[in-house]
Amino acid sequence: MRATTCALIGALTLSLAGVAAAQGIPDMSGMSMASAAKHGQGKGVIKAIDLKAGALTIQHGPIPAVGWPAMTMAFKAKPTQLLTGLKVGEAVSFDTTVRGMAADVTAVRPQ
Ligand SMILES: [Cu+2]
Repeated sequence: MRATTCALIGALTLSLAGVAAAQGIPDMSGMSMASAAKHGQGKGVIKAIDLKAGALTIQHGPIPAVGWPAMTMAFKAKPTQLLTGLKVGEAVSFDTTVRGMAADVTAVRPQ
């Protein structure tokens, strides 16, 4: 029981400290990171295309605009017609919209 109370107070103290720290930051836009959409452009190689899911996997380089290092990941194609004519192994540049952990590709250009 005592340990639970201590943990609770600890969590409360941490969250209060977080609020105090946030109040010192003039630009509050960082607080809505989970819901705000970010836009960026990347370059990479198509690793997989899933026409049924309307998704593609791209091994891409760093995308500073959305705070990403290089990685291989899946994107939803918006619209799914973007996938038409693309091939696995193809080098592309692309536009992406990121919301939290979900990422859409909104344009794809063969390199
Ligand atoms: Cu990525």
